[in-house]
Amino acid sequence: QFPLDQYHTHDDINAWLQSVAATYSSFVTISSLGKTLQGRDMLFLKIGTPKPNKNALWIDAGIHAREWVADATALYTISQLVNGYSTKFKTLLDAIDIIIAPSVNPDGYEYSRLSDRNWRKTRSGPRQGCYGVDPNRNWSFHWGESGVSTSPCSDIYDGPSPFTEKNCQNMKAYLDANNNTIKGMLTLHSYGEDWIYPWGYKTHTYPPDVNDLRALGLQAAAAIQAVHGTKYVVANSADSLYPAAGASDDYSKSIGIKWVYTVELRPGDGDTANDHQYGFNLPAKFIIPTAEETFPGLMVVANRIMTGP
Ligand code: 0X9
Ligand code: ZN
Repeated sequence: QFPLDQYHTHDDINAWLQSVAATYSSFVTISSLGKTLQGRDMLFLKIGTPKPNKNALWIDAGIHAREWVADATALYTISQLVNGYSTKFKTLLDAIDIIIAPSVNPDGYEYSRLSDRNWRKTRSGPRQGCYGVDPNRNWSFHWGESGVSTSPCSDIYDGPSPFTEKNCQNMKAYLDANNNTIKGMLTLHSYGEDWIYPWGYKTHTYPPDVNDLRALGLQAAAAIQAVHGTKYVVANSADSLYPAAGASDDYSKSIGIKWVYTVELRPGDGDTANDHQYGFNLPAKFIIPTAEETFPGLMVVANRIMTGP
């Protein structure tokens, strides 16, 4: 019994991932990216027909602790894929693997659940009396160049040096080891309803294949809009949001992963939708609508990977 329309504890999420892997063991494997600073296991599922040398899509969620709807959307995505494996996703999952790490900052997530709903960072420290590093500022690519604070008490503290955070180290190790097969990297955040592409560290600065990234992003946004009418902005992250260096998306692009996007889920921030007032604190009744519109957007990228380079 694991209701997808509710937010869950870290332990319940991990127990559910184990049960999914056990139930669907012919095409789902469970592994750990590693342990966090506080000893929590960063589990992920690889969903796909077992075959050598398959290309893969990576999806992570929850690198920011308070963005709960991201973790919940990743869990819904797992459920959709395993339930549709032998029917609508057979061709896709015979061709590629989908790797889903649904909660990649569990120390922060539990702190957000139990102590401070608005917590964003990890829980390392204390440094100058404060805890946590922004795990989306702690990656090495152009680390510290923009959109960060060097104060340990800031929400956007980039850490004393790159990759000080155990959860970032664990993700990096897996991405580095598999950057030959991982062709897409989607990192789920909230909020804003944005589908954004690199580079994020500097304005007016783009990877050479920016036109590809933009075109596929527009397809993803169209797929999202078709479900409940939610309109995503498709744009370069530095130009449309703000420059911020040391994020996981830029790092992933820098190691050669082709289809890299940060996805900012509901709510929006500039429209009149009835959920926009909630910010990070999105009530659980919005989980399913958010996840069911996001899912086809994610599948646009999965299908593109299946089609090939
Ligand atoms: O600031 C962030 O880390 C992301 N927005 S959030 O509100 N979820 O914190 C956006 C990151 C975009 N990517 C880069 N700037 N590289
Ligand atoms: Zn975020």
